[in-house]
Amino acid sequence: MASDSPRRAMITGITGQDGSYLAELLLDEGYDVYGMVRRTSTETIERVNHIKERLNFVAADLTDQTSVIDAVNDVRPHEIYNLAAQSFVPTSWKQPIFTGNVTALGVTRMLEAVRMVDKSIKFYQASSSEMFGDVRETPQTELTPLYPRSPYGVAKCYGHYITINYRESYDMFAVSGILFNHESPRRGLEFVTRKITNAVARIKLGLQDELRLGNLDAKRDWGFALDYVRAQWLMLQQDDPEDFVISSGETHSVREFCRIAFEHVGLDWEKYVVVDPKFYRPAEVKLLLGDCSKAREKLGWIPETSFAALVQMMVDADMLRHKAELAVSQKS
Ligand code: NAP
Ligand code: F7E
Repeated sequence: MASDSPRRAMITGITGQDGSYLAELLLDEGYDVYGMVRRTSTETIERVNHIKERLNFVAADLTDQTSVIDAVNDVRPHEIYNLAAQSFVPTSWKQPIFTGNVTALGVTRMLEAVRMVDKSIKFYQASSSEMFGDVRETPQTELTPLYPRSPYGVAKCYGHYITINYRESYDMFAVSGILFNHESPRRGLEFVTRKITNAVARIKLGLQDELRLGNLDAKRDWGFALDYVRAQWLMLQQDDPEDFVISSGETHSVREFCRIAFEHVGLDWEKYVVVDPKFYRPAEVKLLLGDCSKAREKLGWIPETSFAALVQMMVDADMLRHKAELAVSQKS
């Protein structure tokens, strides 16, 4: 292949929140983008539907080593972004073995494919602030000891360390991005931010009366997913493979998120939010706050979207979507 041909990037988890934003970014940067998709009985490409003609899809599943090796061998990417995971924390208590298989061992399967096919492929692992769990210090940095509080967090710790281990054992360009919570209008409806903004829109439009939530005191360092995928790309453009914390540097409670979201449509959150112990977790991560100084200095990365702007953007998107759906149902 000619040296001036486009660079090829493979994204596992392209149908997810981050995968969809990263695919857009890589297309804009001139890459040929290959998305790994697993077999499902119905299509799951809603988040990338608008760019699907410009993408290449390759069938594989992180639980199946042969399919992963074949996918990497067929595509021969220059860069791999391993975003695929069972990523919902409560499900990880209900399905701990499955979560370990995908979210932990899936990383090794990807790394093995790189090692066997072409060790010069650059590899990004989607690590998580959930690894800090019961935090040992605040704010959390790349050097903060890990203390995960869920099977998901434990699986991510495995993925983090196996990535470092392959880097050190095989001299591979394998990096781990420790990303704090990042949200968007494309966030899954089960995560607390989207659950809130979706409910705010529905309550405002008279489609729902209340919002049942778990721990309102939990504090998270929330940023905008579009800002965060840029950091993922920047990590693979460096000369040396290094791990980075990516965060907003602010922490806010679930309660505060509710207040801003309801206020944005002129409602008082206290009239609608009901605490339901059903949503409490067996072990909670009470507080996360990241220090992304290293990313600022070495990647030149800064978060560009404020917390309030993020909340309002998500509420606005859910309002638009529900209004459009209502208009369609009223016509028919
Ligand atoms: P997401 O929306 O839940 O997307 C997960 C993706 O993984 C989906 O495309 C899903 O495909 C795919 N997947 C799941 N199991 C698979 C399997 N066995 N084989 C192949 N693909 C599989 O997650 P996200 O929010 O975009 O997060 C991206 C990554 O960053 C995840 O690894 C997550 O754990 C990590 N992370 C996320 C955050 C955050 O705040 N968003 C923070 C830190 C780290 P289907 O569409 O077929 O289900
Ligand atoms: O919960 C509390 C809940 O599910 C945030 C994933 O992307 O980020 C995400 O994990 C907080 C928790 O995200 C409800 O107890 C209260 O303290 O939105 P979440 P998460 O668990 O922080 C990390 C960085 C990842 O890597 C993960 O993949 O909100 N909370 N009431 C609730 N949470 C949910 N889901 N639903 C509630 O009703």
